[in-house]
Amino acid sequence: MYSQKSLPAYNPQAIEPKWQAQWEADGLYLAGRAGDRPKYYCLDFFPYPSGDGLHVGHCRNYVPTDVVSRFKRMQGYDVLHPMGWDAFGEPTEQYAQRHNIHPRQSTDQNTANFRRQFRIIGASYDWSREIDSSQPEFYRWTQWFFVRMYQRGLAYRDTNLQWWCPTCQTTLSSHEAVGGVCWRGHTGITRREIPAWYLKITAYADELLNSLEEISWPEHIKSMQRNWIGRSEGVNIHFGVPDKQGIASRQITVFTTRTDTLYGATFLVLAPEHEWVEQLTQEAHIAEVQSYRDQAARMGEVARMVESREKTGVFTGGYAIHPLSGERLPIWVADYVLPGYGTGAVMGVPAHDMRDFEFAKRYHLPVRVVIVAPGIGTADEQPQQADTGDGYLVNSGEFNGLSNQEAALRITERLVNSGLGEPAVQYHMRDWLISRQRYWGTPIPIVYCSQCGEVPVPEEQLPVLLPEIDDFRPDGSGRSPLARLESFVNTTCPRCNGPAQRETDTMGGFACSSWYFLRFTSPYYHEGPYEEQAMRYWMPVDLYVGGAEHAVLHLLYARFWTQVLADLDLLPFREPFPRLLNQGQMLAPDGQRMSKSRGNVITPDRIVEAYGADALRVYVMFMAPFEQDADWTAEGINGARRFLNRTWALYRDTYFQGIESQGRDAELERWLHRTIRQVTERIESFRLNTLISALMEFSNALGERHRAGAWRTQTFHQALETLLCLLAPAAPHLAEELWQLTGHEGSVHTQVWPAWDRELAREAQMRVAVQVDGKLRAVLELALDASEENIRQTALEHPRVAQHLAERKIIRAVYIPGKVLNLVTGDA
Ligand code: ANZ
Ligand code: ZN
Repeated sequence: MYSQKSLPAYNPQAIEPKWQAQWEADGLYLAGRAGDRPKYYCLDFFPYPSGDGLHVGHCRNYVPTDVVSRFKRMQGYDVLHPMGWDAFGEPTEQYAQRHNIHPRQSTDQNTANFRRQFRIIGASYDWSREIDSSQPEFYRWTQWFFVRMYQRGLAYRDTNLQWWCPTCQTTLSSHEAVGGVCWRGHTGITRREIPAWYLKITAYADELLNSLEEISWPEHIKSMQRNWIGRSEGVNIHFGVPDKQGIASRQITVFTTRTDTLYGATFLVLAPEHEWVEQLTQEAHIAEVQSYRDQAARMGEVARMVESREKTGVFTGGYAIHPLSGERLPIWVADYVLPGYGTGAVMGVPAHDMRDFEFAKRYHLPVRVVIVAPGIGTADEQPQQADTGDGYLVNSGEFNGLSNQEAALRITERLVNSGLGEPAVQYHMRDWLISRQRYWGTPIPIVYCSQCGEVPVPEEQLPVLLPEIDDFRPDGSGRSPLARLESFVNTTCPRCNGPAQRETDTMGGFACSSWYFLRFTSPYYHEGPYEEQAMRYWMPVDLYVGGAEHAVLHLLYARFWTQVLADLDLLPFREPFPRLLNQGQMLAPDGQRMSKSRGNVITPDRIVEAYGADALRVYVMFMAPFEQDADWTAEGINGARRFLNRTWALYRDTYFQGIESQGRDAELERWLHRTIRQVTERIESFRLNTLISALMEFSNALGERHRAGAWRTQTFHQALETLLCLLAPAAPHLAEELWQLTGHEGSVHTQVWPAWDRELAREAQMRVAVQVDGKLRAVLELALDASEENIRQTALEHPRVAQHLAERKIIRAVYIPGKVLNLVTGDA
C-alpha cells in the first residue's frame, strides 16, 4: 500500500497539534459516557495557576497520570481525568499584586496559559469539567459547607494569638507557620491578637490518625500526618497551692507523659500566658514576672520551641504541694512551656528531662535522680545531664525498686484512685485557622447583628459574592480590604432584618482544595455542591498523584473535610483518596530546583517545539523511578527522541515495504507476550521508567530482526500492530499517526488493550550473553533449566548470531553457566 518514500520522516511538530485537535473534537476524553463500564477516577493535585506556567518538572506529575488515564480507557474503564484551578488564595493574590493587575485578570490569563500547556503535552483531560475555585458557582458551595459546619459547631470564632505574616499581611494557620517561616517562604512571622474563624479539626484527630491505617499512601506521608497530629497519652496531675492560711485553695494541673518521674519533680513551671500567673505571683516578684511576660508575648511560638535556645524564666514567689510526698515546690514562669499544649503547666523533673535540666542548672534548682540504670543501685547526686532512659526507681517512696514502666502504671493508678490526677490525651495539632484578612478568597458567610449576634448567611442567600474592587491590597490595618467597602460590610440581618455587618475575612485557599475533587463529579450541578448520583458513581478517587510538599496541609484538610461531610450525611465514605502517590522532583541540569530566579527553568513549550511532546513524555518517565528525584539532561531528552525516531523508522522500513506475513517466529512471539504483560503490570504499579525500557527493548528487538532480514513473518506483523497499542499511553501522538498510516480504522486510543497469553508471557529466568569471537551479539532469555544443548541451539537460531556465523564455522564453544556462551569461529 505504501512505498518507503510515501512515509515522511518523523515530524512530531506536524503530527501532534493535529491529533490534539482531532481527539478533542472527537470527545475522546469525555468522562461519564459509561454504559456499564467500570469507573476510574484519576486525579492530579489541584494546581494553582501560577504566572510562570508549567515547567518540565511538573510533567513528572501530569504525564504519569495521563498515561494511566489513557491506559485505563483502553482497558475499558470510564475514566474521569479532570483539571481545574486552585485559583483563590495568597499565591494568586500576591502574583497579581506584584504585576499590578487584578487577581481576576491574572487568574484568567494564567489559566489560559496552563490550559494551552496541558494541551501541547498531550494531556487527556476532560475539559468540559474544568473548574475554577474563584468562580461563584464553585465558592458558593465552599460557603455552603462552611455554614453546615457552623451549624454543627465545627466552625467557630475566637480571639487568640494568631500567627501573622507581615509580608502576606494575613493570619496563618499553625499548619502554615512551621519553623518560623510562613508557608509562602516569608520569615519574620509574628503573633497578633485578632478574632478569627477556626474549623474544629482537633475533633477529628483520632479518626485522622487511625484511618491512616486503611489507606494506601506513601509511608513518609502517613508518618508526617501522624507527627503533625501528635497524639500523646499522659496524665493530668493536680498540685495543690496553699493560701496564706496554708489551705490548698487552688490547684495547678500539669500534663505529663512521665508519671514514673513524679518524685523527681522539684519545681513547677507555668507558661507566661497561664491564667493564674497573676494571682500566684507574690508581691515582691510582680514587676519581674510582668516584664518577663511582656517579653514572651513578643516572641513567636516557633522561636520558643527551639530546643537549643537558652532556657529563661522567673520565680513567682509561690509554692505548690507535691501530691504524693507533700513537699513544697517553687512555682516558676518560663517561656519554654507553651500555653496551647496540655494544661500550659509542667512539673519540672530536671534529672530526667533535658529542658528541665537546663532550666534547673541555670537557676540553681535541685536535681533529684529517681530512675537509675539496672545494676547501679544508687543515684548520682550531681548528674551532668538529664537521663531520659529506662531503669529502676529510687528516691520514690514505696515505688522504689520498680521498673520505671511498672512504676508509671502504679503511680498513675495511685493518683487516679486518690483523685489527684486522671489520664489525659493531648494532640499537638491545633484547630484550623481559616480566616485570612485578604481579598482574594471565599468570603466567610457570616453576618454580625447587634440583636442576634453571629448569624450564618442562609443557604438560599448564598453565595456571598466577592465584590469586584480595584484596590484589593491590604492597608496594614490588619483587616481585610473588604472591610473598607461599606456597600459590602453593611447588610441586613438574615434573622431580624435589622442593620448588620458582614464578616470581612475570606477563607484561606486550602478550604477550596478540601473539596474540589467532589465538584468534578458534576461541575454543572446547581442544586448542591455535587449531584448525589454522580458523586456516588465516581467517588472515591481511584488514584491521586501530586507532590510530597502537601503531606500535611492539603492532604490533612481534605481528609478532615471529607470526614465532616460524612458525618453530615453528605458522603457515603470517609477517606477521599484511598490510593496516593508522590512523584519525585525534577531538578534542573545544574542539580538545582528549577526557578525563575535561578534562570534554569525549562518549559514544556521549548521541549515540545524542539523534540515533540511524545519525547518529553517518554523522557520524564524514563529518567528515574517515579518517586525518585532526578535531573533533567540534554542527553536524556535526546535519547527519548532517538527511541521514537527508531520506532518510526522501524515502521517505515518494514510495514511500508509490504509484509508478506509468512510463518511464525516463536521467540518473538514469547517476547511480544512478555512485553504486553510487562507494560500492563508496570503501568498498574507505576513503574514507569521500566515501562519505557520494556517498550524500548521490544522496539529494538524488532529492529534487530529487521536488520537481520528476519522480519517477514506473521508474528512480526502482529508485533508491529500490538506495539502501537502499547505505545499509545506513553507516546499517544506517534502511536496514533502510525496507527492511521498503517490503515487502521478508528483511533488507537479507542482500541482494546492487548491481552497476553499466560504461557507465552512467562518471564524468562535466565539471561545468557552470546559472544561471537569476543563480540556481544545477542542476549538470550531462557528458562532457568535450559540445557547447554538447548542454549546453543537457541543461540544459533538467533538472527544476529546467525548473521555473524554466516560463511564461518564454529571451532570452539565455551559456556559459562547462566552467563555467557562464547563462540569462536574460523574460516569455513
Ligand atoms: C514531666 C516529665 C518528666 C516530662 C520527664 C517529660 C520527661 P509530648 O510527648 O510532646 O506530649 N509538657 C507538657 N506540657 C507542656 C507545655 N505546654 N509546654 C512544654 N512542655 C510541656 O510531651 C509531654 C511532656 O512535655 C510532658 O511530660 C511535659 O514534661 C512536657 F522526664 O512531664 B513531662
Ligand atoms: Zn439580627
